[in-house]
Amino acid sequence: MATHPWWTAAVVYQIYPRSFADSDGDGIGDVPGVLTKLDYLADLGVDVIWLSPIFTSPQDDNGYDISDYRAVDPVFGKLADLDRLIEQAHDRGMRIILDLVVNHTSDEHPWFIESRSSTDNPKRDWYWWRPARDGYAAGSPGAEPTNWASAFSGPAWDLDETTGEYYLHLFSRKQPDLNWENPAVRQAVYSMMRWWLDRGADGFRMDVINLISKDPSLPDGPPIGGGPLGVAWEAVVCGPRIHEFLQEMHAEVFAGRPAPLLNVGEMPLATIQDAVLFTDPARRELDMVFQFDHVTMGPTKWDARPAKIADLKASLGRWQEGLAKIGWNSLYLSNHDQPRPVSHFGDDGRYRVESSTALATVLHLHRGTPYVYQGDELGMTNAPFTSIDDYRDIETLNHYAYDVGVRGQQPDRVLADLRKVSRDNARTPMQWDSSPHAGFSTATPWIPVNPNHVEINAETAMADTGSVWHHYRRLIELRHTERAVALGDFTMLLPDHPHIYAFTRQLDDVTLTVVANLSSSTVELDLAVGGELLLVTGGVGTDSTHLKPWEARIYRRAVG
Ligand code: TEU
Repeated sequence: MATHPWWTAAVVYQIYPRSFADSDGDGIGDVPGVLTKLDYLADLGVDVIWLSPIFTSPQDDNGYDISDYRAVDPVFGKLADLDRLIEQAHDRGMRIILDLVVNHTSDEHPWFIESRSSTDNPKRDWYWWRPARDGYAAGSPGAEPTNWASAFSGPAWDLDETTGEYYLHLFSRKQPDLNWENPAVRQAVYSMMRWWLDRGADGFRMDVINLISKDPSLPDGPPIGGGPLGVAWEAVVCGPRIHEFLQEMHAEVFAGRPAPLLNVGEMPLATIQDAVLFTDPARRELDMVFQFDHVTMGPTKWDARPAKIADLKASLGRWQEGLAKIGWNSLYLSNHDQPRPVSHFGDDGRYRVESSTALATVLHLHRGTPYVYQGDELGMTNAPFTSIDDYRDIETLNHYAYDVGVRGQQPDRVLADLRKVSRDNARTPMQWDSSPHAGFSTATPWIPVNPNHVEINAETAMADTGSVWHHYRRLIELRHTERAVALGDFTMLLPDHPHIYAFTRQLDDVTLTVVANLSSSTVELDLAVGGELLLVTGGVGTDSTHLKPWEARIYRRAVG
């Protein structure tokens, strides 16, 4: 029997430490806080913990702006705390992957401080520096070397007064992009990665890793809305050397490592064809990628259309087919950048529990490695914020300032958009119990707690066998016990049905059939189903002709 990598049967749990558990009463989650919840995660059954960045950082982008890759930021604890977390996770049979943010550093990283100090500094070429565009005086409108827009509003270039040149930042101005064309940059990153693996880390989630190779000619992009700024993505997504860089990284960092690792690359705008190349084991690049097709909400995230199940089904179905023979899918509906799944794809009102469990059933029964984002196992919902003062995320705050301050949009209209798509929807404190700060902290948290924590919290959920939490636990257990969940071939059924998401997973003589009504109305089920009913949500699973609102069923049939 062919051996398959361990992570084909694994489930990953993402922790956003700032919002997970606060141990020292400063209102901010930390690594010792995570340590107190390892048994909670072991009870849930997860195999891997992905820890969002805990490294030294000015926190401009909540830690995705790193100023020391080999130190833990004091707000999150000490290096010894992380060592202990890795050790105690391993003691429970769990693995820890760290968040590798190497497309850019913080502008407070010593590398950038040196690089910006003079045009002839040895580290000048560690970042992207360019003079003003020909014919323009530095600092004048349009003088930026390209017309690229930053992902966090405004131009992607900032003028540095010291040397009169511009530096590139695809994200905030405090996140200058590293120049991966420079082999010294690559070697410094590889050395840091080896250092973390030597300390016991089990791999990495690689932040926007498909942006590290850029078109070196730095061409302008298509203008956005007729304005002065243009789209950078065509020049920076999956650039000409991306596969070379990832194969070099694999050879220099991962090859020959005794312990099995997990490496997942976050890849905005990556296509199925890209993902086949990135995750083909023979190419020794990555194990899987986070693609964005199914969570892309419209032309821009701010023109969010209501999520349609038909779109979700079509997108996930394309990726199942595209990676069926070579490569591997990650499976996710949310993370620290996305709205809560039950609010975005489900019904976070009357059918909150039913829709949370139905969506989880569909996702976890796909072929790929599922990722659970903290709080989704409780059916946590988007934040009901009504003031911009409740928001913390730089992307959100910059967007609000631009839409209201520059475009003149009505604040209430922009706030309505934020309640749908802001990244802070996923960053409200983890809801552990019904106490004033949800058991997250003894102090007022850095971001307001969702008031519905009184009803939606881990303590209540774990005591209720019909809760979202117990359903996630059963789904994770099923992946560990039923080989067809991890390895079965995927076949979509009823592809055109607007509400029913149905498919089979076939491995040897076992066929699993999943049928789910992803709507808040009862629908007719025009599909012959049968066999052992393994799991059911939102209904009793006995009506052979109809599915109740958000009723999902998993059937198992073994021939022979
Ligand atoms: O996100 C990359 C990315 O594509 C995001 O800009 C995402 O598309 C957007 O936030 C959706 O609204 C990664 C990290 O996950 C994110 O938290 C960081 O802000 C970003 O990179 C820069 O490091």
